[in-house]
Amino acid sequence: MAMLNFEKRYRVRGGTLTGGDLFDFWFGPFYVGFFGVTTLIFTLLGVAMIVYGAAIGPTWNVWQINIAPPDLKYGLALAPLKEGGLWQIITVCAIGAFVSWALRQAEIARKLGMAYHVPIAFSFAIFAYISLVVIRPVLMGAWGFGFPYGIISHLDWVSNTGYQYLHFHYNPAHMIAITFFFTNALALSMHGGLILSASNPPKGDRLRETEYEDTFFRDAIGYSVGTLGIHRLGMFLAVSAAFWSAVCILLSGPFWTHGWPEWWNWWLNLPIWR
Ligand code: UQ2
Repeated sequence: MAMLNFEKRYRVRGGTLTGGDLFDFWFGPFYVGFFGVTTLIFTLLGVAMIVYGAAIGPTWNVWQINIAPPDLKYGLALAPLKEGGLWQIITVCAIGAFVSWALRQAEIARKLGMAYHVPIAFSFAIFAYISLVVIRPVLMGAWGFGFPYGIISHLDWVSNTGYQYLHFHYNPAHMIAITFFFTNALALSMHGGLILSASNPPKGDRLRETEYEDTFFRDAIGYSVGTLGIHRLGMFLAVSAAFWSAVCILLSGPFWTHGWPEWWNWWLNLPIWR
């Protein structure tokens, strides 16, 4: 693949977090770096374990392949390979790969003299995943509380876990997370629509400048958050969605074991009603 004409200018030495110059090079268009190597190793190992788990399982149907966490009886111990041990190795590999990816993003940001917004944003997604497969299982005393790795099986886990608390939509942190997900979709559709409408004119027509983008929303709703503001808003909404998702599942089990509808009794129990 040909190198884009501007790439050479940005292929600068340094900015690595570790390893010095050792892995400070590119493979085709990809920056490698120490964390590129670790990402690759964790990913290959993890995928190999998934394929092995599928091979010793009952089906090759991609929808039904399932790699389950250990039985609750194993607590927080290491389990035999075919009884959840594979799940434990895959979890380590996944976290290793995700964290390596974030650190690689940080190295690339340093190289380019950029701030760390991308790896920081990504770290919230990693936090949400780690909440499900490490923090909550540890707080509840067994790896068996993690979710199973499989397309249908993880959906079943979500459904079962939700019904275990009677009605998960009454979880206040879940409500906040959903509100952020929906608002994020609203904001990105507004932003994507606005940018395309202004910067992708029909043949022969001219591009509209950012003043037009501002003016559109000032005409429509009397307010424009601004071209930088929409991206600050976007990062806040996206990161908040991931954060409150993590909070809502960490509350369920470790800190609240009843049905979530019951949690709202605090309102009925306020002394002002007496
Ligand atoms: C905007 C602006 C952009 C945008 C968008 C807006 C010129 C190119 C989408 C409009 C966004 C507003 C008014 C905020 C809406 C608030 C929520 C919570 C959805 O003004 O500046 O830059 O893309």
